[in-house]
Amino acid sequence: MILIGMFDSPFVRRVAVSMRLLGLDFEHRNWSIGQDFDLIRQYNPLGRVPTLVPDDGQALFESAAILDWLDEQVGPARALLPASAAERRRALKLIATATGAAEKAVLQLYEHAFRPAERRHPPWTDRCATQMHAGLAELDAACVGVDRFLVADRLTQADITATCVFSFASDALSLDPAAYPALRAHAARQEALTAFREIRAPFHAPG
Ligand SMILES: N[C@@H](CCC(=O)N[C@@H](CS)C(=O)NCC(=O)O)C(=O)O
Repeated sequence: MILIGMFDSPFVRRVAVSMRLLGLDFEHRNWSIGQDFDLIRQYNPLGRVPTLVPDDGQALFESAAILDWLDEQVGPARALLPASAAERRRALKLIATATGAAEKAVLQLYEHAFRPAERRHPPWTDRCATQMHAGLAELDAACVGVDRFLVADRLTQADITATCVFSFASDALSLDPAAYPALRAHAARQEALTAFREIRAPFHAPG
């Protein structure tokens, strides 16, 4: 299998960390959405990452769709998204909060990467920042009192995605180090795990 995209993307990283945790090997194509746009488009018409190319060549994109397929490959007992109704619903809500915050972080970065300074519109980036911070605050509240995992008594996709998103936002947008203490502590526990330590890259501004 081939995984396309750089590990400084929270969407790519959550897929790569999940694959590592599930013991699924992949070849990594460290392609940039800016410089390698045409290469990526050979596998994904949208030119976006992550893109996963399984051995049958049928490329998958959208990290949620990729993660769903990976869970299906390993079966319900090892799947990273809980199967049971209450746990699944809570995990999905936390994941949506985290990926929503990541999207709003990415939009702020793209305003600088892809738009000339004279065409930028601060009210738009301010709105994105407000939305990103609201998502991070919600995750922080969910982490208060959590001494190991967010959902169930094992590592789930909620922990993986919250960690990848928080670390990305911290690196790329220089968050206040005192902000979101419970989320920060929760992410630090995951970042100490081998899969997270091995799959991490410093942020590079796209373009
Ligand atoms: N909803 C998508 C978001 C992925 C995403 O935003 N990827 C960014 C890199 S972090 C990308 O491909 N950007 C290039 C573009 O959107 O043109 C997912 O979950 O896979």
